[in-house]
Amino acid sequence: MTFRRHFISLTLASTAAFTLYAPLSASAQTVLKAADVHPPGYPNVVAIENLGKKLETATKGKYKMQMYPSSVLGGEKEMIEQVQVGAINILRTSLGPLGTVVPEVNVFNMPFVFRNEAHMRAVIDGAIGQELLDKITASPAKMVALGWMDGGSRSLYTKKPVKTPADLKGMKVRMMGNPLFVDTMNAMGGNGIAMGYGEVFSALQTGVLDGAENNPPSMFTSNHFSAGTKYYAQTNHLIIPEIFVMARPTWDKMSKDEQAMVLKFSKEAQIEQRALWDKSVADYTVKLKAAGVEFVSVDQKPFYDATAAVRAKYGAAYAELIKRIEAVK
Ligand code: GTR
Repeated sequence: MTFRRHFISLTLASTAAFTLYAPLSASAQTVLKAADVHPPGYPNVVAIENLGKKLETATKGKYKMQMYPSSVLGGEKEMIEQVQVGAINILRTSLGPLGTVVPEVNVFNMPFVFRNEAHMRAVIDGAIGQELLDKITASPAKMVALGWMDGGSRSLYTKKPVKTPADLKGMKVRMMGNPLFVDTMNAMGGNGIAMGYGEVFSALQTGVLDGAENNPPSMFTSNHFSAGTKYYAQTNHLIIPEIFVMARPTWDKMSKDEQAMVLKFSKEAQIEQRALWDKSVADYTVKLKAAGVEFVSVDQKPFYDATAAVRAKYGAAYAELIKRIEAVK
């Protein structure tokens, strides 16, 4: 063995001893990178940050969370890839783009699969919700599903008013990156265009898009309302729960006790986000109206009927599960 190799192994041995026996120092601290497309202050971001603070206190500073909000680490598609390789440790994402990685979750991504938000909540809070989290964790996607978040209902916002599927004819409407959503918009009468959330604002401004769809907090905080989409047609066509996950390598490095803490704080984050969510939907609805957005109530039935083929196509493999979802009161 050369002197250099001796030196390296001695150095490694002493570093290991230091890490094991020395009191916690800044260098022994693990910084968990958390990421979200939403800005600071958004309910989902706040709930994850609070999870991080609790974990830091409970582990006496062994773990510390650093939040990367506002898509600074990319769109959800890119962030899902990063969490799969452990470059992001905790990701909050819509279930929408996750459906391309874990196809089973597409059942929750189908148009009008939930009767209303209360139905969606009853499903995610119950046995089916836990089963789906477990499916994600057990899938080859290399992530551990920690909990659900609320994404309310997604409705259409367009530059010209829409009341019926016929009004959508010729309109290019941004959908999340998952073929299911492009099929959904095409079935609803428009032209679905898959695009990352961060690109929508300029695409609306330049006329590449005639509209998009989302919940009121996202429509406001993304500024999409100020790019000409003045009409918000309450189709409520997608009620997609959101999720937060931990990278599998990060999880595997934690002790059983630490994992139990993460799960406990995750449950609390889910509850906290829901309360913040309800308040934020109410607040941003007021803000959107004040900014001149017209909330248009529409008959959902023609949109429901128009999307039957999408539910048939994506739901075929999950008929039993869909029956169980429908049976949830
Ligand atoms: C929001 C959701 C995000 C993202 C975004 C989008 O409602 O919270 O996770 O999916 O919509 O449309 O891309």
